[in-house]
Amino acid sequence: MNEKLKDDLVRRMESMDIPLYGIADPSVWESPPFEPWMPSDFYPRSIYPECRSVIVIGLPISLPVIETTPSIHYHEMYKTVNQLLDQSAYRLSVHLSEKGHGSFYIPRDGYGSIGVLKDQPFAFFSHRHAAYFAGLGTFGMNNALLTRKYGPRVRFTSIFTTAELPHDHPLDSQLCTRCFRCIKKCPVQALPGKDYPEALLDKEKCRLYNEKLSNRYIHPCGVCIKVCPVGEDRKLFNRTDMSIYEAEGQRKDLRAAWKHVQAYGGKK
Ligand code: B12
Repeated sequence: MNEKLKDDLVRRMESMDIPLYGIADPSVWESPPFEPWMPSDFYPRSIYPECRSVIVIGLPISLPVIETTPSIHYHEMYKTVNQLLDQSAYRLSVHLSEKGHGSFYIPRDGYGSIGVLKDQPFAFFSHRHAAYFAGLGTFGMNNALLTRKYGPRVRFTSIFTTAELPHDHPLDSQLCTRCFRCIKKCPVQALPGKDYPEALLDKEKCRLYNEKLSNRYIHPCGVCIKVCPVGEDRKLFNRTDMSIYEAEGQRKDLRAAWKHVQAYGGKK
């Protein structure tokens, strides 16, 4: 195991302001942690037989921005985070390749348009599962991966490398508190109220709603990750009082701010 290369990589990721990272062993996909599981052609070594480590990086979504969803503000932040994820992962893969370890990154999403997902609702590789194996979090009832620092308000991407790096392991405690807020607040009732992998949302309902928002330039939705109480970001932004998301909540100032932002930049 190349400890020195890992130290070099960690320093590099920290200098690139990447707050979440972990390394998964590509062979663990072969021992499903739950059922149903994905077909084997989705495993890292089916995509890149030479792969010895899967590096997963995560960038946060700022809580006060996703609170305005659906809005041009969250839409723009989503695009910024997506670009940074892909660019950071690309740079890390070039860095490793230059050091003699064949590496490449997987795009943070991997679909051409929201319409494509109607007939083919999967991407060729799942970053949530990679992040789970890399010890970054656990699955919640909202179908997302919850992290300690940012709850589910994190987007991920992965780098496949031939470098033999020390591997991380899944967390042993569950982060989801099963508060059901994501289920109650989903605007299209796409979440059935079950634990993952039964948490599997009605993908088509969610996709259709996001398609509508996309036609108004204010996608994605993201309410299920906005209302999750998990994450140290709640303390940082003074948002531990979850009643702020209820109509009768005390914070009229916040509701006015969200309404203001929502009134601009999108199609009515
Ligand atoms: C397609 C997609 C969507 C679609 C479909 C929803 C979905 N969750 O699948 C739409 C557009 C609706 C969508 C919505 C959202 N998304 Co999305 N999405 C993706 C994408 C591109 C692929 C997901 C995928 O194919 N996973 C692969 C399969 C393996 O996962 P799975 O369906 O859970 O599979 C299980 C079972 O289906 C089973 N299985 C049984 N039989 C079969 C058969 C086959 C063929 C397969 C593959 C699996 C399978 O195996 C699995 C495990 O047991 C990923 C990015 C990526 N490439 O990973 C982002 C991603 C999952 N989305 C993300 C986010 C944040 C969202 C939204 C919150 C929107 C937003 N950005 O604000 C919502 C949340 C919806 C929700 N509650 O799940 C993040 C999640 C981050 C996190 N913290 O977990 C990701 C990882 C993007 C990223 N780069 O960070 N998304």
